[in-house]
Order: sequence, then structure tokens, then C-alpha cells
Amino acid sequence: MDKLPHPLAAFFDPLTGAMTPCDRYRQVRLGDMRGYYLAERQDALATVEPDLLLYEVYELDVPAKDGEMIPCSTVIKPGHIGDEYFMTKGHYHRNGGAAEIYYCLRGEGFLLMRNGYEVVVEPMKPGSLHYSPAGWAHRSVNTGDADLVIFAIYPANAGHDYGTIKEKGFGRRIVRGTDGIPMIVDEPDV
Ligand code: PAN
Ligand code: ZN
Repeated sequence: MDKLPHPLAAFFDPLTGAMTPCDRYRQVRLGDMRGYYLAERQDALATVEPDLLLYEVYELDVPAKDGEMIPCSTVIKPGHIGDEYFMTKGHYHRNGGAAEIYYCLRGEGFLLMRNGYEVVVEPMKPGSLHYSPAGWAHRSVNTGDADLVIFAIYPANAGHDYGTIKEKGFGRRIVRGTDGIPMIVDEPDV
């Protein structure tokens, strides 16, 4: 018989988004985002350092088993690449039956969701609660001038499919207008 998972506890700082201790921590830098930003197509990436930190993800080390859940914190830095705001890669869950709950603690931005053909864009601000149903891809975008801190919970057996979004995108992009106001624009044809 499988050994039962052991209870876990950590401290989660709602201001910084840091989880301590944290066995699964990752940093995503511009160099990891090849193929995601519009600026790449416009040759505007060459002037930006590939080491530039875009976001951090903290997760508790929960076994990827049926019925288990992963608590997760995402901290997206403020900024933009070309006119497109810092954002997560975005993904579908490999397990088409896995939903996710997002709760924004700090900052401002948008949550993009897509289920193949339908696209939903929700504003995020402190206190906004979002449900990304099973079958919907999700990406978070920071449009503010401070960190965007998001807490999420999702099934431990969800798995992540990044390839589909990398190839097809969300159908919408969040860009900085000339007046500095965020705009939701349709994905331009490539
Ligand atoms: C989130 C994301 C996190 C980082 O916890 O993993 O925000 O985004 P990417 O995984 O798209 O880089 C989640 O949706 N987990 O399933
Ligand atoms: Zn997810």
C-alpha cells in the first residue's frame, strides 16, 4: 500500500508572497520565456538582459497523487518587454479534469483564461478571487508598478502543458498604451 502523505505547514507572507520553508521554488527569467513575448517577433528583445527576473513561484512539495492539492504562490515583478507587460508563461493542465483557484493579495493585473476557442480576461486586484475551471488555460499579467502577488491552489495531479499556449497564445495580449494605461488587444496575426 502507498505511504500516506505527511501533513505540511509553512509560513506564507501575503506582502512578499514568499513561502518558507519552500522545497519547490523557481525563478523565471526573460531567457526562459523564448517564444512568449510579442517583442521577440519585433526584434525588440535584443536590448533586454536575458537574466532579468520576471516572476517567482513557491510551492509546497505535495506528491502528485489523486486527491492531493498544491498550495502555490506567484510573484510577478512590475515591468514590460516592448509594450507587453511581465506575465507568466501560461498553461493548460495536462489532466483535463483539473481546475485551479487564484486569489490576488497584492498589486494589479489581469488573469487570462482560454478553453480552446473562448477567451475570458478578468482584472486582478487585492481580494479578487478567480476560478479557472477544468479545461481552461490560465496566465497572469502584472500591469501595476509593484509586485503582483497571487496565491493559488490546484490538484497535485494536474500536470502542465506549456506547448499549446506557447504555440497558440491566449488570443489576447495585455499591452501598455501610449498613455501608460493597460489595454487588452487581440492577438495580432503572425
Ligand atoms: C500557477 C502557475 C504560476 C506560474 O501556480 O504555475 O503562476 O505560471 P506558469 O506555470 O504558467 O509559468 C498554476 O497555474 N499552477 O498550475
Ligand atoms: Zn495551473
